[in-house]
Amino acid sequence: GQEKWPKGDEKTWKTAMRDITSETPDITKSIVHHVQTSLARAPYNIDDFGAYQAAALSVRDNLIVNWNTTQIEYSRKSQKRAYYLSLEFLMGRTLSNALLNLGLLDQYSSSLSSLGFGIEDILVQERDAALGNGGLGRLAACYLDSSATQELPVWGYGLRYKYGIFQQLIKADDGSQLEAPDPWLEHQNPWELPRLDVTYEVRFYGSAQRWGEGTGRATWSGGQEVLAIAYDVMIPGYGTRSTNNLRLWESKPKRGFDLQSFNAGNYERAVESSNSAAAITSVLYPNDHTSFGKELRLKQQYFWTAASLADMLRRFKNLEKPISEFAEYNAIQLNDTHPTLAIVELMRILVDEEELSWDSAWTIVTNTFFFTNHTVLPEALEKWSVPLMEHLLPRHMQIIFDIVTVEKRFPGDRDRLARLSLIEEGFPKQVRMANLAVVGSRKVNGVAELHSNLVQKNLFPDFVEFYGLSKFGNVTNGITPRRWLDQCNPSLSALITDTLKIDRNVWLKDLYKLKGLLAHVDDPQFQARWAAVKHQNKERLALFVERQLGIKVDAHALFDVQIKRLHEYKRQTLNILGVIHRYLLIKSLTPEERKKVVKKVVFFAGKAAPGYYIAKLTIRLIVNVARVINADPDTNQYLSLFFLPDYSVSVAEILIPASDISQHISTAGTEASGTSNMKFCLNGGLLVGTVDGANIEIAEEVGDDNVFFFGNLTPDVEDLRYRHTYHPIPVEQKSPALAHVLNTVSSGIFGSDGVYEPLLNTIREGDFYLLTDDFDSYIRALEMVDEAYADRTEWVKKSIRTTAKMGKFSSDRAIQDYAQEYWNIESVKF
Ligand code: Z16
Repeated sequence: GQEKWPKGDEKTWKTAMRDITSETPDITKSIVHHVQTSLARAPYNIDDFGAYQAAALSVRDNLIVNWNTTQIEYSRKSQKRAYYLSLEFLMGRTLSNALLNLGLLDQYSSSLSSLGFGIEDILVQERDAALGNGGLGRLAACYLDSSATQELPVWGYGLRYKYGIFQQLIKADDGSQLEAPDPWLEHQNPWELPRLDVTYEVRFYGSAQRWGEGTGRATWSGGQEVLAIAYDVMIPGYGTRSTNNLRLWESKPKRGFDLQSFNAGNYERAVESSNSAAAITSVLYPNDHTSFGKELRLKQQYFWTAASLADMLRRFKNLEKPISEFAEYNAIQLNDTHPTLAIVELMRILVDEEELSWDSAWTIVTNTFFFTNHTVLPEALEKWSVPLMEHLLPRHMQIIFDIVTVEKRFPGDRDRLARLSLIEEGFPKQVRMANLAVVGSRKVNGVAELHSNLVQKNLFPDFVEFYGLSKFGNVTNGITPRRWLDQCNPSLSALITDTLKIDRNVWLKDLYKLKGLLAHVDDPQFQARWAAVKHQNKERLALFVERQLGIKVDAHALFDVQIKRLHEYKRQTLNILGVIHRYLLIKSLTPEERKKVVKKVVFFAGKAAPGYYIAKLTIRLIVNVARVINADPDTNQYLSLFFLPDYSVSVAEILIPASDISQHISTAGTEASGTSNMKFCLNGGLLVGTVDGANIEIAEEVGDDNVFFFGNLTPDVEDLRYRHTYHPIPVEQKSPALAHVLNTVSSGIFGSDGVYEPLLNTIREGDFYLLTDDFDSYIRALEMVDEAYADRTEWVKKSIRTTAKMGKFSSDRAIQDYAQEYWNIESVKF
């Protein structure tokens, strides 16, 4: 490749600076300028990280100008805006994305190179912004990209956690997961603008006094006030100057310390209050599908929704429109139930502070909010204890009780009324946030067709009956093709541009254009180029693995990838048991027979919630199976296995373009949508999957001959589970193959002392996620993969056809759906 100067080479820099003339590109000057001023460093003392910082600060200057222009334009036009409230934004790296969106990648690349740095080395210096757990947080990030690209006036609102998702370490001795903090703000963050002047006071605790007989009004006073400070993250659109805003709140004590306690000589107490305020935005909760009911999490939710609403109200008041028109100028999308308190907070503001009547306030509220549900798993549905709510947010609890009276209009039987209720009876009573979100929103949507049907039929059937079907809809998720094709797979992007003979700018903004590739499916030359790109990406992954784990990987083997949060419903266990099955099978063959086996490399990556015992045990099993299999000279040229530690957006960007097959094998009806399935297919990888979530719609688009489906269907799951409980059949009888695998694990070849028994017992007893029911058909699907992969030309055609038909899954389409069918907002062009 390209010649590289030694890092921080004095001569290179001095030459570069001595040579600064009117001919020197502005970008080079700007980078040098930031080294000398912002970083206060001598140019010959700069390493890759310093060069990254200087380049980032220089790009930031461009973003700020565009950001300001856009925001001024939004104010000038006074159009309706939409706000995306999400506790998670899983942004990943920004520099490469900003350079792509600004169209400055080549220029920065050559400027950096003239200063002695390679762009590839510089881009990887950046730490991921990982303020999210998984799909839900990454979806929010894709939606911001698409909103800016389509010049839609959309802001995100979230929290500026000091610590993002934990860093995952794999213990060398037993292969188990360890968690370390992620202090991502250790170095100055060039992508945010601290807005120390944009602050709001947020109250907690205290008491609520009703007044104004029959108006529903009250005054909330006392308690503790915490300061919210705004940090703005600039979100550039692709191929437009439009640059949107993601506003993240940081908590701070209102006073550094409590002066009264300080004067009374109680220093401890004085500092205590300041600690508890700062703690609110300290850490992202690392649980993806469980609601923990921790007071600090409720504090996060209220702190964030209160600050965000106050900010929206202030902006709305600048328009000088009557408050009754609030919903004509503002749409608020609730990303899951996490921001549901916003519904109650807006009621509080309108009734108590704006002194509107209850009914007018409720009309505004129920025209403003939209609610997206992301899961039907019961353990994920948020509930907050009434005593905790009364203690922390006494006025909001009153309002919720007042909203409850609305239900009384429903003339159903008592049982149905109870199910509809916002308050769950019990000790203690609990507020059902999902029900509150449905009642307070204009529309409710799921994230894929199947999921949205389940939301209507299983989650909220009584609300469907009460409000009618028109309140319920579907918006199938999407992904941004900028990050998930052009950035992570530049060779494929270039090949596509070259083949379609249309500008990259065009197809990256209208992904349906990919179907133009179909005209070339049968062209052997194109097929060869397509295959070469995939191979090159597999080599890139192989190099990454070798650097990470010190093991060589055969890039000619079939690459099979499952990367996602560890969860029983996602069934990584099914995958690893399948790997063991394959290992035992190859082991039983003669050396001659083995030569016919399709060579395969299996990759896993993903984090387990720190308190999720079974998920952590699954990681441990995968790591230890890998150690045995990779060390077995009989089999290791045919099958190898890797668990890549510390999965992140940036690691996904390397894995996804390199996959031949990826696995999306949740128990039918449990994965709301999935979004990595879309990313793999967009990059020409094929799916092995269950008939679940967005897999179904992907198959509808790409053709079901290009997807390897297996397993039981959603309508049969309930009955199968019933039978597991009341008419259990031993595994030996149901699937002898699976029984053999389970016994092999029990026998201790991957670790003795029965460490894996609790995991194996989830399958032997109860088997809630139906591994025993799906195992044989799963193995058959993998055999079909082997057969298909043997005919490489046919395989490449499947790969091309898949990419070609992924247009629907651009997040641009998803955001258009929201903008038109839900928010009713229009682009702001300038
Ligand atoms: C999450 O990532 C999702 C759901 C949820 O309740 C909580 C978290 Cl942190 C995921 C869904 O599991 C996935 O199917 C979906 O594609 C994604 O949200 C985005 O909608």
